[in-house]
Formats: sequence, C-alpha cells, structure tokens
Amino acid sequence: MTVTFLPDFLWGAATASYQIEGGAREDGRGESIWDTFCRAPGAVLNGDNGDVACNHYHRWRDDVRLMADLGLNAYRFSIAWPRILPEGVGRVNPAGLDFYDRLVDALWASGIRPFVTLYHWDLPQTLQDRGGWPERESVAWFAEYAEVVSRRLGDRVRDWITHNEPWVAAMLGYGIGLHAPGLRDPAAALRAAHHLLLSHGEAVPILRRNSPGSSVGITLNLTPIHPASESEADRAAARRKDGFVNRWFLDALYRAAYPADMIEYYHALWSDLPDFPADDLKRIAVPTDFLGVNNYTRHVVRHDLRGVEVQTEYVRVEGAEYTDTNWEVCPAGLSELLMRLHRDYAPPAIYITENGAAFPDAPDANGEVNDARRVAYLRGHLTEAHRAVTAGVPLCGYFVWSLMDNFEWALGYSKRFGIVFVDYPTQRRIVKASGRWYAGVIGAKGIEDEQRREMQSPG
Ligand code: IFM
Repeated sequence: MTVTFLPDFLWGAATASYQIEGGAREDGRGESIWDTFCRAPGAVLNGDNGDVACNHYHRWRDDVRLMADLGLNAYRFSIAWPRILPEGVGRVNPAGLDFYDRLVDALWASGIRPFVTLYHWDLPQTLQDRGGWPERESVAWFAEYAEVVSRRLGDRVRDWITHNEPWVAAMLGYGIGLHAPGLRDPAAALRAAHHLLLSHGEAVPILRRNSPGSSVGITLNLTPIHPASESEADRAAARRKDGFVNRWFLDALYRAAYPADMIEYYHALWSDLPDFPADDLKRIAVPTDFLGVNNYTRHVVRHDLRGVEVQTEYVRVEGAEYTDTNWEVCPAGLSELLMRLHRDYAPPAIYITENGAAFPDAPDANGEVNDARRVAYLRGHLTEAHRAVTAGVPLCGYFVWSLMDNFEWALGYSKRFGIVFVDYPTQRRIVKASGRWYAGVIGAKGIEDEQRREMQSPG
C-alpha cells in the first residue's frame, strides 16, 4: 500500500532538555529535581544521570545539521526551566535564554519549525523545596516562567506545548516515586496533576499575548486500554484505568470537569482528596489550538485488588511483539486512539508529538545500525496514523521519539529510542536504518509501496 500525507504535514522528531542537553552545571543553570533524584542511591539504573547526556548543549549546531540532513521540517524540544530561572522564579539567567534563542534561529535557518515544550519534567529543585507541584503556588511559578520564555522567543516560536505528559509528572513523580522527586503519596499526585493542568490554563493566555498568532496546546500520554476478558470485573478495571490515565486529563481539558466515576472512586480511596473548584476547571478548559498525543502502545488490563494503579494489573498478550521497555507493539491502537479523540473530544488539530520504540541497537561490523524492528514499528504506526486521517481526524504532524538515543529517566541510558544512535563515550552520532527510512518517507511525503520500490530498484 502507498500512503501519502498532505504536503503541509509536519515531519518531526522530538527530544527533551534533561534527556539530551548535558551541560548541567554550565552558564548559570540551576539544579532540577532530576539532578537531585539521580543522586539518590538506586533511583536510576546504573546510577546514570543527565550531567552530560548527549552533550547537545555543546553539539546543538551539529544536531541541527543532522536534522536538516534527515529532511525534518519540525523539531520538538523542551526548555530547561532551571537554565532560565535558576531559582525557579525571580532572577532570570540571560545565558539560558540565549541558548534557546540561538537554537530557534538555527532551526528556522535550516527550514525546521521549532515546537517548544515548556515543561518536560525538570522542575527547579528550589521549587520542589517549596513543595513542588502539589502546592497551589506552583501555578504562579509556571506562569512566571511561561512569561519569561515567551517574551524572549514569542516572536519566532509559532508552536507552544505547555506541558509534556502531566500524568507521568504527577503519578510517577509524586504518586509511586519512580520519577523525580520520588515521592509516594497518591493524594499529593492528584493535587500535582490538578496544578499542572491549572498552570497550563494560566499559561495559554500568556503565550497568546507574548506570541501573537502562534498555536498553543498541551501534550498528553494517551493509551487505549482494553480489558483482558469480557468479565464485568475486567471491563470495569479497563474503564477505571482509562479514567485514571486518559479521561482524567481529557475531560478536564475538553469538558471542564473531572470524570464523575473517578472522583467517586478516588474519594472512596483517600479521605484527604482535595476539592477541585469548578472555577479551576473552567480555567483548565481554556480553548487551545491542538492536542499533542504521545502514544507508544496499548494496555491490556485485568481487575486486581493488589494492582498498584487503580486496582488493575497489566496482562501480557500471548504471541504479541514487545519492545525493550516491555511495551506491546500495537499499531492499530494508534488509529483507534486518534479516532476516539476526534469523536469524543474533537480537538481542532492533533499532532502525534511522540511515537517510537526502544530496541537494543548496536553498530554492526561495518559501523551501521540496522534497526529493522524500529523500521517496522514506525511503518506500522504511520500507516495507522494515515488510516485515521482518512477517517477524518485532523492530524497535522508526526514527531518520532526520539531524534537520538538519550537518557531514559529511571532506566538511564539502557534504552535506545533514537533514529540516530549515540555512542556515549565518543558522542558520535550514527544515523540508524530507521533514520534513513524516515528520511525517505519525508522525501516521499508518505510510505511508498515497498514491493513496488523493490521491483523498480536495479538488481
Ligand atoms: O523518554 C520518554 C519521554 O521523555 C516522554 N514520553 C515517553 C518517552 C519514552 O519513555
């Protein structure tokens, strides 16, 4: 099958500040919660940290050239809050702003549209010391940060993402302690989630004022949830999990209300559940221009009273392919998700802001990285994305996660998601087979029929 996207479709790759930049103590950058978390014994696999990462802080010019060589017309990256405001609020660090200023200019000069995420999890440590996201004050801290960044970059950045995956930041960071700041307090996690959403609502008008005519949205991690069986208990478990991960955020953003079934469920679990004022919800549901969708897999769940997350347990699917992070490869889940978002929430535009897979890649004897499984994964997902477009979903772009291998949070450098291989000791970049394949897709504005291409190719 040949699958063609519209000519103005955005073909991008995504990264995040703490995962690639390094330069952790340079040019006045303050500490983030991830710097602290990485020092906690046992928190991150192999004791890895983001001090150097992909050294993008120094190699960014080469990295922009690499993106141009791949033919990308968009690049999603995040800004490190502690580079801009080392103490989180108050004193601005001009060198931090200069770094992103130069990056934005270099991207445009190469014909690459910068998609800027304001928050991809590196909260300044000083703000965590004041309680972090569970504190209502965090909304004002984020608004100040959004103001400073958009005043400087707002004339050139046309696309803003307020937050990346607030579910992960709140639930893994404050609920189960798997991510920074490593707290285990589910009620605090819900407060954090609420403030992340509210801070989004506060930031949208700031970005619109300082960056007139730009598009503003938020990125959520969204996953289709399927019951492991048709039993009533498993179907209820799937609905609960869907409420926990997907509807809690989508309903707040698009319906100005948290789902009633989940409010009831949480109240039964925790007596200290805060009230969520209706006025907050109205502010959260401020109209936006697009929804960013991060999707990697689907989840199959069954009811389990001991389950860590809302009394559910993940079930492994017999015969299915799994990636290196143990996520099922399920391309059909992506079209299912996109069509559901369009039907139930109707965002004016959707971008797939992350999609990709970790596999244990290594250069072969010729120094090439033949990641055939990633090529198959991307081909499958792009084909499903196209199916959704055909069904009327306003999908405007696709960002592969990730441009290059990087720091995979609690899993350190053990998982490789890049379409470009990073040899960490030398910092050499090697474009993987998937990177070359993706460049071909971008050039052709879609996926060409492989058999036809093989028949046409000489020999
Ligand atoms: O690496 C992360 C990214 O920071 C957020 N979304 C999921 C990716 C893969 O786990």
